[in-house]
Amino acid sequence: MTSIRIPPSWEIPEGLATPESIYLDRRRVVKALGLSALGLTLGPSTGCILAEDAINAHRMVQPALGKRFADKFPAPQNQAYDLGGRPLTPEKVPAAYNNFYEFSTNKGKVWGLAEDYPVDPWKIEVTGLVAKPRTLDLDDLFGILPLEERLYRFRCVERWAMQVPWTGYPLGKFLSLFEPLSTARYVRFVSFNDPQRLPGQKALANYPWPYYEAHRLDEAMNPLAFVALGIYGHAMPMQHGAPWRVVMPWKYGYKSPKSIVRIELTAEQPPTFWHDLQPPEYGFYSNVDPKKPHPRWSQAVEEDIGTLEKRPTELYNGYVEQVGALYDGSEV
Ligand SMILES: Nc1nc2c(c(=O)[nH]1)N[C@H]1C(S)=C(S)[C@@H](COP(=O)(O)O)O[C@H]1N2
Ligand SMILES: [Mo]
Repeated sequence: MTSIRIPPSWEIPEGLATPESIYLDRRRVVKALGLSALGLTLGPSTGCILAEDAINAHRMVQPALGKRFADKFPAPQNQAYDLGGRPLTPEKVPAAYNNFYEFSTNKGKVWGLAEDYPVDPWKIEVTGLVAKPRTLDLDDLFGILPLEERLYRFRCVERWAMQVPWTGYPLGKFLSLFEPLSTARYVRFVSFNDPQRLPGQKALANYPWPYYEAHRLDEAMNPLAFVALGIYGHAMPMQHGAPWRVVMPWKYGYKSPKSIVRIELTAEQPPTFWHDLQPPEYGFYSNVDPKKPHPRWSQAVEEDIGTLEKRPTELYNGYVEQVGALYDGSEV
């Protein structure tokens, strides 16, 4: 990979972005959404008006908490994490391309449906096999550990990939504060449940809501496992899982649950949402692995939603050095 990179027009600072560059951005997004060769879901219609795009580009990246906790951002970047030569994805691309079934199965519509969802007040209950169970409010969640920024790769099972700056703290450091008992072997996360206000929960009424995910405790304690309360140097816009979401960059995206309200330490392996819906397609581990095809498609190649380039998928999404020792290769 060449080390010389000419910054494309979308890398100019937000305040300097011209309507034209925003428009071109949108065309890129639309093109990214048209990944029909990969069998992906379609996104927003292409018939958008220029002025509306400029407004939307601004609205799309609004923190769900508004100015609350704005003083916590931007947080210092942890230089130990780099993107292995891949470019950072421009903010507006992932902001308009989300998997968040509580709102919609249409990736391009999530941000608009999510932008007014209230997240203040918010509470997370930490319970199960811990010595110090506790319920945390927003002040606790933002103040319990120092925030840092990390540049991470992210890979969805559908074969799209991005590189984003998350702000938060290591999941393991957070869990340690509640003193897991020696009998705890797994950690289970439960997302919010609000069928009255979440159009996707209402529409997919036969899905086993709320969304639930889980990890082996040693995976969650790995320094790469992260909690994100912010993205691109500010608090999280709703479509990315405000106010508090998990980020496991070596696993397919659905293992990174959003908008968590409950965390439970358990002895037994907990069931997971996508596994319960389609057992043969979504295993408990779901580590990124080019050699383990999804039953309906190969995982050998991925597509970057920022550059629209295709590249070979890397084992554990390129994080072998950090997480390889957790596995013997038999995990599915
Ligand atoms: N609660 C919840 N969390 C979720 C999902 C979801 O539908 N609901 N989708 C998952 C999937 S499939 C992906 S790829 C990522 C997408 O995160 P992003 O929209 O911030 O890129 O969120 C994951 N977390
Ligand atoms: Mo995903």
